[in-house]
Amino acid sequence: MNSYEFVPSPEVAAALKAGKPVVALESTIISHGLPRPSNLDVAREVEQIVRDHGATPATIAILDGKVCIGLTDDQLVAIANRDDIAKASSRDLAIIAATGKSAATTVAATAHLAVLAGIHVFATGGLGGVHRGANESFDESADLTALSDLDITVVCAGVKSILDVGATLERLETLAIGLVGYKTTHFPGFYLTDSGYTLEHQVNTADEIAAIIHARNSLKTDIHALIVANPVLKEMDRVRHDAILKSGLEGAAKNGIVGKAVTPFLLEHFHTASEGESLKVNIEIIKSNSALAADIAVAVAK
Ligand code: PSU
Ligand code: MN
Repeated sequence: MNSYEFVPSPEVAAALKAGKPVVALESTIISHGLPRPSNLDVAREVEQIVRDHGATPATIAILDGKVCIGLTDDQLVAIANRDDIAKASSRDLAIIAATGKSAATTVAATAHLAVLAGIHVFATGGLGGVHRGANESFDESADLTALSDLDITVVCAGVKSILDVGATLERLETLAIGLVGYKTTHFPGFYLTDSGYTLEHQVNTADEIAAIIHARNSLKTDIHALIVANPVLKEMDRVRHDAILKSGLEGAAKNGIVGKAVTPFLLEHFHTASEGESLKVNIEIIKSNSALAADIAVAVAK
């Protein structure tokens, strides 16, 4: 017998059954990426943005062992406010589910469950990637390898500027993960509009992205993910950004922060040290990516 349940919310189940556009949303950003209480406001707002753009939001998480594809408002509150919400990557999913625990899902874990549920468009903030100093620490997000194995289109604002962007781009290439810039050929750096790296491909509309998704299907390159890099319009002050990044990396090293704690530590450091500037940018990013993801899901379903 299954020791866990896999449950789409009524809203998501109905949309999937009717072949209507659905957008997956991750929950780690809510539980571990944004501070309370704005995390709950953002989670609700982002779901509404997806609906306003004609798609159904499916925020994904595990609550008390139940694998939730789409959350009720009570469940969103739980993910935002409960203190017992772990951070689950793909490898943790079965462990959390079978032991009846609760976890927010990373990009890797969210994408995995989304595809399992039949959802192929996903909005997040910034992808995980290769961390600076990874040649010694081996710290590379499981987001990369997970996306190499999944038929999903992920809208993000590039990779977090806390990472080694060049190394991450090389890994994306090796892993055959598709990459296009939305209205740009500059690869964005999450808080920054331009990471300094150039993209090979630019797309300008959701319809163009939908055409690429259909072509991926026919050419069978949809076994790997497609990343749509959507740059934030108003970036963080760069001098401030670089100074905060430096102090954050030093702080992480000094405090012995390792493993999946690194990213939440650095994000929180950013939000505190920038007195909310990075938080504002972060929220803008998630909203804009969710709107674009919904437009893509709608265009694909046409
Ligand atoms: N983007 C954000 N905030 C976040 C994350 C991404 O704007 O909190 C999360 C995502 O869930 C991503 C994870 O999958 O950080 C990467 O963590 P790690 O580097 O430990 O793999
Ligand atoms: Mn890591």
